[in-house]
Amino acid sequence: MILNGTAASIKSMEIRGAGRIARAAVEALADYARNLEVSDADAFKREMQKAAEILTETRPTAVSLPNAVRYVMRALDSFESVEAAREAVLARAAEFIDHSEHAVERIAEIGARHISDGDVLLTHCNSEAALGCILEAHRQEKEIEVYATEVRPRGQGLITIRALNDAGIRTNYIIDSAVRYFINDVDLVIVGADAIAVNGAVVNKIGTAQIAHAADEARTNVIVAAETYKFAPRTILGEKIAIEERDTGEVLPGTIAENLPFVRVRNPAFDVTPAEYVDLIVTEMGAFPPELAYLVIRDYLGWKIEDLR
Ligand code: RI2
Repeated sequence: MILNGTAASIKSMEIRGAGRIARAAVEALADYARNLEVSDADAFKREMQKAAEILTETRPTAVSLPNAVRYVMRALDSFESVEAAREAVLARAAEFIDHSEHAVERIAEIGARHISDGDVLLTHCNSEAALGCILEAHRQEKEIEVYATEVRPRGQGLITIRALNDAGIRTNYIIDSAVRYFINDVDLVIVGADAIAVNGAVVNKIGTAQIAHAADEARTNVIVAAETYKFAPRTILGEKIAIEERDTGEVLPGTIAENLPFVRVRNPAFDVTPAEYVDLIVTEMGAFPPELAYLVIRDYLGWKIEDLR
């Protein structure tokens, strides 16, 4: 069974990126359901709930994870036998993965429309949704150039520049703190998201808020590429999106930190960019301003206020 292995890989970020985490969790749930041997349907549901919890507890911020798990687990709302429950879980898991893969393709198509020939782009971290838009614009033979950040402390920028290089896109690799220095050379910032609140605030890799602030000052547009399952339904009730603080050893080795008793190392993995710094959110259902986030939560995720009580 791959459940514990997948949970550990998501935690250690061997599997990372909000969309990939969601698909990996759903695959692990499906595998668990396929192999689960229990005597009755109630036990099946109980065991599945435990598995779902193990997966959702791995990383707290990317809301794609609980949204995806919830989508699959809704199969267990009503069922008559273990076999029927198993079938329903497997069907929903396959549906989610298919939807997710198509969503990323559709976002690339829609996002590429907002990239013009001759544009200089800036991206932060490694987002398959954001990168998809850039690669699609290049495939359409738009002449583009990209600035990609390093992304301390985990260095996801390296994954991004490899993909850009493989596609033959002219790329500048810069340290995170050089964004303000180069922002006047940039026409468009395009990033992904781990979660989007009902008020249109975007939670993404640490540093995104600073970039959006610099872009706002330079009158440079900011686009966020995100599947609809990255919208956080519970923010309707004012629930905050938890920001993950990762191991401090990612920032400063313990051997150095232990000799600095007055220094506390902090390592938040994400920050919040207010909606006012975001011009457009590109989803698989279309592109719209962040102020319309509630429509996605209501119309596409199907959450109404009464569901949240
Ligand atoms: P896609 C990543 O988080 C980055 O913050 C990225 O912008 C976001 O997920 C969305 O990525 P991490 O797992 O789903 O690197 O678009 O912490 O790939």
